[in-house]
Amino acid sequence: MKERTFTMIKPFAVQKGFIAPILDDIHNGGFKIIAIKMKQLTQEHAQLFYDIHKDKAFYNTLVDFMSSGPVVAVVLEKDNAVEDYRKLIGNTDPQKAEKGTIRSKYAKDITHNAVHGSDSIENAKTEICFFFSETEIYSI
Ligand code: IDP
Ligand code: MG
Repeated sequence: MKERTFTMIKPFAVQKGFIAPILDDIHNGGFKIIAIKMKQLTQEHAQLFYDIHKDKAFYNTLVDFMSSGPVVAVVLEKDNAVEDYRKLIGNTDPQKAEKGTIRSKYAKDITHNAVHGSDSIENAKTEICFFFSETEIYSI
C-alpha cells in the first residue's frame, strides 16, 4: 500500500553539500519525492518539532543544532515508506548504522546524523503538516 513518510536533511549535511547525494540514495531506494522545501528553522520551530524529546539530556543541543542552518524537508511516497525509509537511513548513531545506509555515509555523529525519518505513519502525518500545506504536496 502506498504510504507517505517525512524526512529532513539536517543542517550539517546541507552545509557539507550532501543534499544531492542523499536525494540520489532516496531515489535509488525507490521513493518518490512529492514535496520538497529548504527552510531555516527558528529555535521555537525546532523545539516544537522535537517536543517529544524535551525531557532528554540532548534536547537543547539538538534544538540549537537543528536551528543552526537551513534544512531540506521532503515528503516521500512508496509502499511501506515509513519502515523502508528507517531501514535506508540506518541507526540513530552513525557508528552503529549498517554500511551503505544514509547515516553511515553522511553523518558526523549521533547529533549531526544527516537526516530525520518519521518513526510511524501517525508521526509522519504530523511532521508533514508541520512543514507543508495540502497544496504544496503533489500527486506524481
Ligand atoms: P531518530 O532520529 O533515529 O528517530 P530519536 O531517538 O528520535 O532518533 O532522536 C532524535 C534526534 O535526536 C536524533 O536523530 C539525534 O539527532 C538526536 N539524538 C538522539 N539520541 C541522542 C543522544 O543520545 N545524544 C545526542 N543526540 C541524540
Ligand atoms: Mg525519532
